[in-house]
Amino acid sequence: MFAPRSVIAAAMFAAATAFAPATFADDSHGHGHDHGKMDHGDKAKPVMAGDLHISGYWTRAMLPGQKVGGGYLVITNNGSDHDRMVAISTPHTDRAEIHEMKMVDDVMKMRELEDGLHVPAGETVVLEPGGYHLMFMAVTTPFKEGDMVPVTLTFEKAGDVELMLPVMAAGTKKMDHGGHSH
Ligand SMILES: [Cu+2]
Repeated sequence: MFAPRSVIAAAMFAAATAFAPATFADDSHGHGHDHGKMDHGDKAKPVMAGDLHISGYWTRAMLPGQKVGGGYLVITNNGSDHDRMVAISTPHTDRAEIHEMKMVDDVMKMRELEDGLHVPAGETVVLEPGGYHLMFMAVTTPFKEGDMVPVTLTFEKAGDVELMLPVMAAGTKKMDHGGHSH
């Protein structure tokens, strides 16, 4: 289920068998995952959850030693009822929160939305760098570009929504929809 862990497990298995007899080493081939080239645009397929339409979700690679990461997505509420993201979770940390970043007196301030993130009926809410975001703190294994980070969003009405956030390059400011170079 969780790709990053299986990749790590596969790498450890490969390392462990590196000095084993050739027959064992041969056995380690053939059942691995073929990741090929990551196409993040394809990975982040829109997800429907009740009246909510969720798209453009991604996170960013963390530098070595970095312990915090952000998650970004777009939520559209096509229903006639107000909804609210009340919690998030990920196996990477038990300290995942919903945050807001904004300029206060020329200083960027970040705070947890203790009341959750409101998604009014008929509106679209964007989580992006410099604004609302998912916040992953005390992450022990930094996200690596090309990995997928599982996250569960919990909404008051739409319930739990599971996403696999593709990890984009460190420093990415926006999801690249157009295929322009960096
Ligand atoms: Cu934050």
